[in-house]
Amino acid sequence: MTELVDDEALQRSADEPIAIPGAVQPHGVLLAVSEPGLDVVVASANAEALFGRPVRALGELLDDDAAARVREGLAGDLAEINPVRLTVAGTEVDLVLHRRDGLLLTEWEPVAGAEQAGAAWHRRLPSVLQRLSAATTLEELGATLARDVRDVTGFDRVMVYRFDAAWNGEVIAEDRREDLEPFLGLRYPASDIPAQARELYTTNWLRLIPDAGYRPVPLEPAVDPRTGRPLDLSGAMLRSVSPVHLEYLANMGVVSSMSVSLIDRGKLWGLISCHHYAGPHRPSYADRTAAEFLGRTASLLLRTTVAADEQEGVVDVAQRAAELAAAIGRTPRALGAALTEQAVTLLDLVPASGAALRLGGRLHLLGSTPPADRVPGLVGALLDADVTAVDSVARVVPDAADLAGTASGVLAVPVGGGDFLAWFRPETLREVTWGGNPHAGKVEQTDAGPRLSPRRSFAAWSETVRGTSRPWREHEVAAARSLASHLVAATLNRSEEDNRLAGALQRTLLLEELPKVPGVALAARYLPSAEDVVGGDWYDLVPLPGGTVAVVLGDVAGHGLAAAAVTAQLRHALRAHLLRAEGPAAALGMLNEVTGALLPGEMATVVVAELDPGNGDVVVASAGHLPVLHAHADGAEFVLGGRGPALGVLDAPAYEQTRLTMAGDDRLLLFSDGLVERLPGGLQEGLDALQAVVAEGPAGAEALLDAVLAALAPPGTDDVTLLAVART
Ligand code: BLA
Repeated sequence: MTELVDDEALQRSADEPIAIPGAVQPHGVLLAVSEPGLDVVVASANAEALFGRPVRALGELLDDDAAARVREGLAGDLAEINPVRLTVAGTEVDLVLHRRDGLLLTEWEPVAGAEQAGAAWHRRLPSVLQRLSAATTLEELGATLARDVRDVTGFDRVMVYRFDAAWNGEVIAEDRREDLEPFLGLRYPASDIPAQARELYTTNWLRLIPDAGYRPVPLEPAVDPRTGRPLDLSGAMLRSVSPVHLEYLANMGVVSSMSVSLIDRGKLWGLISCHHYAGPHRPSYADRTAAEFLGRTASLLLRTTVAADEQEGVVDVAQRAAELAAAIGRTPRALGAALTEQAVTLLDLVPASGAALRLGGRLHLLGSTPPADRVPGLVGALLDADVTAVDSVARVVPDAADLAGTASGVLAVPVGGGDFLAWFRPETLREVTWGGNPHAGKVEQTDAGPRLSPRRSFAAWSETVRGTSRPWREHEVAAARSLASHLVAATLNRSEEDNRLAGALQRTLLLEELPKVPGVALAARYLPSAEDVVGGDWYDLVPLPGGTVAVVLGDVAGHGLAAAAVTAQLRHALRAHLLRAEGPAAALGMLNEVTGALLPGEMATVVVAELDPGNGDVVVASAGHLPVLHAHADGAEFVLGGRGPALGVLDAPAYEQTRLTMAGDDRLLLFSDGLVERLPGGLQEGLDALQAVVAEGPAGAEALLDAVLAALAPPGTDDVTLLAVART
């Protein structure tokens, strides 16, 4: 016996025609007969030994009474007369009948030597069925099934074995002799039960190998003389089994094996697998039939039980999804904490061993995940490939093959701006090992020889599942998507909320009642952006100690709450500097220093016009702002002197200032770029248009602003601020 079946042998065996082995097992006799004469066409070589003579027709074996019972049975449903209890040649036998390929296959199994659970067990059947159908979980159903099948068949070990999508299997329930090591939780590769065997087991519910060490009994003749083909034994209880499988059983130390199919809606779902180690074991036909009956009953219950189990998973996930959504709702300003620091975290949403959240570019990791520097790349690659859920990530992102131990499976959903939610599952192999080492024990029932033990099967199974995690279920993916959309909505809400706050802040800045300064008329217009984002425009009027007044108009880069906050700070700082400084240029120099020190990275422009209402002298200084427009009797011109760099750009620029004089009806116009920037011809066209309107415009400050706004009709994509100053 070789230690491991090599690939070639494996392939040969996979192709092996298990339905036509040309032999039977020795615990009974097979006679294939023609109808209606019941003449023997093919017989197993042990027929003469059981019946004491060669048999050419069934009539030679049956007395009148038996012949009548058989003939009556043949006229109806064969399944209903099986088995026919007879005594032939002094031996009590169970006769089992079925038809195949135009022949009646008769199998004769001596009653002596079979184990009998007895009538007592069969009387308990109603309560057994009651127990089975009362099971609400798969675990319960499996446990009940294993116990009752063991009870009626007397095997040393009875397992419920479940196939996964790739036909690998797992022992999900077990009842065994106490001294045996548990196989519960063990996994086996698909090759342990090849496709052709699974196919056969889908139509044929039960097979029994009372003694795996048996010598096959050949059929004579080897082929059906009428067809020239070997007899199809798919439905025969005595069918000789594949030698590879017998070797497998020997390696496992199993002397006797029986299995009953579990079939869900026409598909092989699993097997009830029974082992006997103490010696050969042959439950009676009636007891086998009872076990098959339990298997069929459990098969019918599978659908609802599995569905209930899955439903439970679905409900759990839904429940946690609701809790997380509520956490998001409670703390919209701390979404990261809401999902990672509460009693229920992101990691609890779906069964996973790790989770990641990137929000506002910040990465949070929970549980067992790939290293932080690998997570964004991995998730990004999946999202780029439009993959939400994958159970073998290396197939999509080959670079991630080394992450199998934490992230063979990834479920990832984007939440906007490059942010994401992600869950990780390790390869199944790793998961099993974590759950306790399943292959720690060895099968010790036989003493010598290498074995294809569970340990070795586990190794084979490991190869097939390497780099693969438990698959993500549909409702899990849906829950992840739904949580992501909650998060996106909360983020949007938050920016709307920010915007409202910013608006309020800006309104207080702009609408705060400006001081009345004798001799100065000030008109102001502020048009917020039509796009409902708060801009960074601000203006101010600051009476200064010498009787002059500073008119200020500024614009902070950016929008929203942050820009509004910067605006407020600059406005107050500039007030202070104007009061202390020698003229507007010096004040701007100080303001620039403050900007660099307190608001690094911020950029702002501002223009100051300091007017002496008494004589009309004006000093203008600008930090990167658009020029002031001076309207006088001969037209309007931009004040081009006194301009320096925007605030926050250079370290210590020298700001300059320029002087002009406002004659009696002159006006000064200060404005933000929103007024002129968006005309089709760009800034220059805007400035030209403005100059033209103001040159021709009405005398009064208020009327002038109305005329300007009407003529330029700024598009409203940015906020617009306009100030007109006149002397009174
Ligand atoms: C059949 N293999 C089977 C059967 C089982 C298993 C239950 C049905 C026959 C029976 O009832 O004994 C496997 N038995 C298991 C497993 C457990 C168990 C996994 O108790 C776990 C606890 N088998 C191999 C290899 C091959 C192979 C490598 O391990 C070859 C490709 C073949 N298994 C194989 C074949 C059959 C089989 C050919 C069909 C046997 C038959 O019905 O003729």
